[in-house]
Amino acid sequence: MTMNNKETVMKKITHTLAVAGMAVMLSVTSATAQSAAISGEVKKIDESTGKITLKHGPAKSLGMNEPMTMVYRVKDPAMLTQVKVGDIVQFEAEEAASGYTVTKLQKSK
Ligand SMILES: [Cu+2]
Repeated sequence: MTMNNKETVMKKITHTLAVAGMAVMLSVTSATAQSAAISGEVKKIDESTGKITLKHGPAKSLGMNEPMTMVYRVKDPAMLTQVKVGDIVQFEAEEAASGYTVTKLQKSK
């Protein structure tokens, strides 16, 4: 009787710890995914079409394993007014149906 109760308590504690561990792992994973900033250089800005050409290094989060220069759409056209050609920037992008889209863009300090 006493043994059984102890076992039940132990199982509950183990289960609680396992769940807590999972929660921590999940939050770490999502934090990593969100902070996948890529370094790049602004090569061209086209405000009329809402596009920016960025030269950047490998971006594993986007499946780009080689450095490259490519055209991105921007999520918000206002992003294009915050940088200029030649600026070194940090950006985040996602693959959308319309093409690769920059979701965050900021000039490197
Ligand atoms: Cu690219």
